[in-house]
Amino acid sequence: MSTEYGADQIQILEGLEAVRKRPGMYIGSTSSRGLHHLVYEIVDNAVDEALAGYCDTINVMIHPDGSVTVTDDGRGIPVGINHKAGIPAVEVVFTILHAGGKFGGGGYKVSGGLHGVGASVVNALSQWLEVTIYRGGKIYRQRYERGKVIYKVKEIGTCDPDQTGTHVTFLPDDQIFEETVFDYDVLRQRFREMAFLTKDLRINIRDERPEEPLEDTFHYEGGIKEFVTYLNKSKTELYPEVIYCEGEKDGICVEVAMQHNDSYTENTYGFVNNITTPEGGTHIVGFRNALTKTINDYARKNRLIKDNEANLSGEDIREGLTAIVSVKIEDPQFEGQTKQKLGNSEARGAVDSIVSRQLGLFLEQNPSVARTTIEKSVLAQRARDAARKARDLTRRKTALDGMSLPGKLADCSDKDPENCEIYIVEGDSAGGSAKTARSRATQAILPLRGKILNVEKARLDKIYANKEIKAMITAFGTGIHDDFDISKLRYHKIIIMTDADVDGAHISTLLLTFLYRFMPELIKQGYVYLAQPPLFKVEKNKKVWYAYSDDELKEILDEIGRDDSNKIQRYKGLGEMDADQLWETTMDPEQRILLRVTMNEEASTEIDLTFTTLMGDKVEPRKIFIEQNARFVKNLDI
Ligand code: 28F
Repeated sequence: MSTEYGADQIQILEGLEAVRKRPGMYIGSTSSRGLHHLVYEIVDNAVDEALAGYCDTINVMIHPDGSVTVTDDGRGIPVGINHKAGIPAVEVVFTILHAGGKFGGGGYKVSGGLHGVGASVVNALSQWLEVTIYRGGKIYRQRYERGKVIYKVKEIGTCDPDQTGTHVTFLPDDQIFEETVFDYDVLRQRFREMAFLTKDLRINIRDERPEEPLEDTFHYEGGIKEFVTYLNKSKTELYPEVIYCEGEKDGICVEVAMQHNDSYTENTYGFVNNITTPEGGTHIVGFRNALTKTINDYARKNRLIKDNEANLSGEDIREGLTAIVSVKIEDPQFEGQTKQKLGNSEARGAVDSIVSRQLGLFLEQNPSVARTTIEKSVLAQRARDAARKARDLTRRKTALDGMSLPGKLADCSDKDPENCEIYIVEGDSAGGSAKTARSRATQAILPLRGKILNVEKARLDKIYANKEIKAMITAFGTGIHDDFDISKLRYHKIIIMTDADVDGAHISTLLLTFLYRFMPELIKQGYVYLAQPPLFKVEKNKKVWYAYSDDELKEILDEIGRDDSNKIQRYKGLGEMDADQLWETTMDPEQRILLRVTMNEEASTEIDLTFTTLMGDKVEPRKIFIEQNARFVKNLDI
C-alpha cells in the first residue's frame, strides 16, 4: 500500500516536472500571454462551477506582491479521499495533470479552459499556490511550491455551513515566465467578455497594486443580448431589438444574439465553451447558412425580392451585422493553424436549425425589422456589384501596366523585403522632408494627401476607388481580401509617421483601421509600426537634445539646468523639422524609437470596439477613447 502510494507520488511529480520543462506545450507560451492564461485557467474552473449552477460571484484580485487571488462561492472543491488516487480530491485537482471534471465525465457537462489543462498546470508554474476551501462548516487549506505539496490538506477553522466556496492564491514563477507583471486592462477585458457569456454571473476584479486600487464589476443579466448592445453602443442601430435565439440540440447548447447597425462591416464573434474562435468554424458556418436562407425565404415570400431577381448573398445580408454565436459542447474539437476553429460537424446542424426556426418566427412577428434588414441588404448588393466592376477595372489596368507602383512612392533600391521599410507619411511637406532624409537603399516613402478615408463609414465601392488606399495596396504588394498573400509583402516594416498631436493620432488610427479591417495579418504578424517623432527640442550652447515626452523634457532640464540660455522648441508637426533633424530623431534605425502595433487577440471584441468607437459617429464615446489612446500599441521596439 505504502509503496504504491510512493509510486503514485513519483508519477505526479514527473507529470508536473514535464509542465515546468515544456510550459509552452501547456499554456501556449511563457510570454505575457501565457502569464495571463494562468489566471484564465483558475477563473475557468470557477466559471465551470457557475455553469453547473452552484456559484454566482467570482472575485479576482491582483496583490502588490504580484500574486493573484481568485475566489468563488461554489460548493468548494471536495476534500475527501479520492479512492483511485488515494489522496484528497483537492490535491488531485492541483497535482495531477488533466485532473478535475473536465475529463471522464466528472459531473460537469461542458467546460472551458485552454486545452482543458487546468489547475495543476497553474500550480506547476507558480512559485507557490495556496487553496482554501469553505465546505461543510469547515475551512481547509493546502499549500504547494512549484507544484510540490508543502503540507497535507489541513483544517484551519470553522465557518457558517452556508458559506461555501474555493479561494486560490498563486504567485507566477519568475524562473518560468519572461514577464510576471499582470496587466489589469488585459484581465478586465477578458472578464468582461466572460461575464457577458455567462448570464447572471458576477465577476469583480480589483488591482491592489496602485496606491488607489482599481476596481470593476461585470454582471450582465441580459447575457449575450447585452453583449451585442455593448458592441453596438458607439454605432447607430438599424432597429431597436436585439434578435435572440436559444436552444439545445444533440446535447449542444446554442445561444445567438444579433443586431444590424448602419455601418458596413460585419462583426460576428464565435465562442465555444466561452472561448473565442477567431478562426470561426462549424458553429459560424451554421449561423451564416441559417441567416442567409431565412432572410431570403422571408424576402421571397413577402415579395421583397421578385421572382426574376437573384437571391441576396450572405455577405450582403451581414453588412453592418453585430452577432455573438455561443455554443456549449461536451467534446469540442479545435482545428486550424492556431487551434482556434471549431471542427465538430454536429455544431453546424444544431446552430442552423435553432437559428432558422427562431429567426423565421421573429421575422414573422417583427415585419418592420425584416423590411429594414432586407432593404439594407439590397443596397449592399448594388454597392458590391459596383465595387466588383471597379475592382475588375483596376485589376485589368494593373495587369496591363505590369503592376505599376504608385507615382508618388519613392521606393527603396533594396529588393529584399526583410531589409525594407515603408514610411506612410501624412502630407506633402513632411513627405518631402522624409524623402530627403531617408536612407535610399532600404527606406521607401509614401506620402498621403488629404484626409484618409474612414473605412468604417464607407462602402466597398468607395473604398476601392480611393486613391490613397489604392496607393497603399499596390505599394505593399500583398493584394487584398481573397487575393491577399502575405508572402508578396514588399516591406517587412510598415511605419506610420504622423504629427505628434491629436490630429496625427487621428490619422494614425484611420490608417490602422484600414490595415486592421483589410489586412489584419500585417498587424497580427507584427509588420506594422508607429514612428515616434520628438515633442521638444532643447538647445543650449550649440548642443541639442530631443524629448519624446513631457517627463523626458523635465529630465533633460533637470540635468542641464533651467535658464534663459536654453531655447526650448515645441514641435507642432513633422513639417517643422528639416531633413537632418527628421532623420536623426525619427528615421535613423540606429537611434529612432518605433512602437510595434500589437493586439490582444484574446479580447478581439474589444479591439473592434476600440476602432469603431473611434471611427463611429457618436461623439461622446470617441472623446473618451482619445483620452485613453495608445491602448493596443504597447510594445516598444528599438
Ligand atoms: C477559484 C477557483 O476551482 N472552483 C471549483 C469546484 C467544485 C467541485 C469540484 C471544483 C470532483 C471530484 C474532482 C464540489 N462538489 N475555483 C475553483 N469548484 N471542483 S473547482 O469538483 C472537482 C471534482 O474530483 C465540486 C461536488 N462536486 C464537485
